[in-house]
Amino acid sequence: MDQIRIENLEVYAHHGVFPQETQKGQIFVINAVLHTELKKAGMGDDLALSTNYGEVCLFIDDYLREHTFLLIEAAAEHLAKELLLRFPLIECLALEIKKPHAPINLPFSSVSVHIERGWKRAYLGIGSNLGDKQGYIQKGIEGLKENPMIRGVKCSKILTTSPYGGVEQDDFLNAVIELKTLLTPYELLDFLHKLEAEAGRERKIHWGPRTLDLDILFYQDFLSNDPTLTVPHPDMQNRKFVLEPLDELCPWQYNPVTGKNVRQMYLELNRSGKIGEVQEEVQ
Ligand code: A4P
Ligand code: MG
Repeated sequence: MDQIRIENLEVYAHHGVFPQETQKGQIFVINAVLHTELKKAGMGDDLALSTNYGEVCLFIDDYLREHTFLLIEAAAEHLAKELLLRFPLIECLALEIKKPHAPINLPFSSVSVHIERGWKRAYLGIGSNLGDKQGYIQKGIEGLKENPMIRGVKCSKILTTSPYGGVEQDDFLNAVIELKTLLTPYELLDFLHKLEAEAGRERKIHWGPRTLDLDILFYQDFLSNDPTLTVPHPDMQNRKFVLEPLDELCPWQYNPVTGKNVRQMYLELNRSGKIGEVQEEVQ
């Protein structure tokens, strides 16, 4: 992706573990690489279509002068997050904070931290088969939209589906949600559990009835085999109520575990005529 680069921006600020650092302050040197599409601004010769690097520099200067952190790790983490929230065209960034005058009684030119952060695309399965199913799904979607660390929330059509997994229970409403997030996979999972709890979700029967179920199907290219968070979702290839709405939003999405993309898994499951039946679209 295209980049805007800021090199060796000097900021006088007060970060450090030692009292003299927070009292007297020192120079910090910032390098930032902002990943963003530049073609439209380039073709249109229009600053409104780009990110103003002057504003970014002033923002970095203000932020680092107005806040005090013990660690440059913390300064970098918070600054990266605030930059990504404040400048919407930046998809991801690399940020380096150097401390050329760190209190080290040895010859050195600088110490620094370097981090890379950005918006990650994730796909969630959402389902309900208890009470006001549509209401719970809508509230879940609103909860996602209200979180500033989540943006670009898009929902597939909502389907009525027969229960899958052998537990006798009411039909489900199911859909898939696409979003971008600054949350890590585990932070996203915690947030989904919070939304489920707000919907009064009780965990009595495994695979049993629920007011709201939110599962992470894909999170960018993240792969995990941890029982607390298995991604991609390990049973998606057997679930038509997952693959049909996924196919609507991202047929090309590749699942490295099955070695197939969503369209391939969906066609294969349709051919097998097996399980996870979809009945109809909810109007
Ligand atoms: N967990 C691991 N990986 C993930 C992930 N990728 N996303 C852990 C979310 N959670 C994940 O989930 C149990 C544990 O799985 C969590 O603590 C989490 O850390 P849960 O939501 O507490 O329980 P559950 O939903 O009963 O279990 P599970 O295995 O998540 O079931 P599923 O996959 O949600 O399936 N039939 C139809 N038609 N439609 C449905 O939506 N859903 C299920 C439940 C059964 N039959 C269905 C439907
Ligand atoms: Mg679940």
